[in-house]
Amino acid sequence: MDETTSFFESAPLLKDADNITSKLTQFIDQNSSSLSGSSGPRRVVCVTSGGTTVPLEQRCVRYIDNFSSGHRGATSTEYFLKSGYSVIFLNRRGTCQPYCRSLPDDPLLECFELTNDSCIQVQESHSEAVKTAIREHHAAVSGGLLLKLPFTTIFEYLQILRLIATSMKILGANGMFYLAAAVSDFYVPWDSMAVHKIQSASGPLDMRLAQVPKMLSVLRKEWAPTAFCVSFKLETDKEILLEKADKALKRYKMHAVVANELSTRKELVILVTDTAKVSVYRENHNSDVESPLIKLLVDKHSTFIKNT
Ligand code: PAZ
Repeated sequence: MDETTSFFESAPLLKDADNITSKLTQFIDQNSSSLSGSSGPRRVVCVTSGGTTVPLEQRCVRYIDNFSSGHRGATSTEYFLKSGYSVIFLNRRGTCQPYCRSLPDDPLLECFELTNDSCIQVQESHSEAVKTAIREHHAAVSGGLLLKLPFTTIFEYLQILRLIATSMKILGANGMFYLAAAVSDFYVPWDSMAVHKIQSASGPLDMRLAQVPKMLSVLRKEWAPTAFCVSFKLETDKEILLEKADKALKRYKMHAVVANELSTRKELVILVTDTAKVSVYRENHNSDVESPLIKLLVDKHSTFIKNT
């Protein structure tokens, strides 16, 4: 049994799998039969966002996590929607959501206030931001253009990604994957994981983590062989960033890899393809690097569709 099969066979059953599948089927059916303006069938992108956790116990008290805030995925989702795409937003629960970027950290408590007659109203200072967020989010969801699917663990993430990819197969070249989530490289296989909370009485903890199978290869070869695939490469050492991005491009046969460095990721990304490496900067402090990045990717996707 290869390592991908054994990952899925030993993973805990995905709760809600039937419900997710039926939401996906409905979303893809609706979008594959609708047209996007003058440019032919509607394109659908799966944007992954935020980091996966690695549980250390089956009845999980402790887990390994990572830094990802979900800002890249949420912002990119807004720009894809603006460009006429429909978006499946596979996001880590509790991370940044589309259209919520200009709201304070705790919108419920910071944007609203009680009036004298105990009614709730939006504070004047936040009223424009709240109205815009509600209006645009509602338009995208109720228009059938945005489907949000949450995950927490590496097991949920990969199982849902596989469901999305296989449902998107019928879209052919009109489908895109934009894999911005920070996915764990190591995990504890479910069948070798402690069931109950690990006890500290027996001293220091030695733990061996298995390598998460390289799912980008499986996505390209089996799950979504006709879709346009963009993956991300994050490093903290800029000396190795481009070399690693290039390797990922070739090894996983991606159509593009977005390379970024942890400390400058909101200002600069480098789009690596087999013909060029293009530095993409945000225009100024108030703009998003995702705006020019998504523009470039939409153009590349158009060329890909034309040539397919
Ligand atoms: O989620 P965020 O906005 O804080 O960060 C975005 C990012 C750095 C996670 C993303 O751009 C990225 O590089 N994702 C892939 C990470 C990786 O190499 O596993």
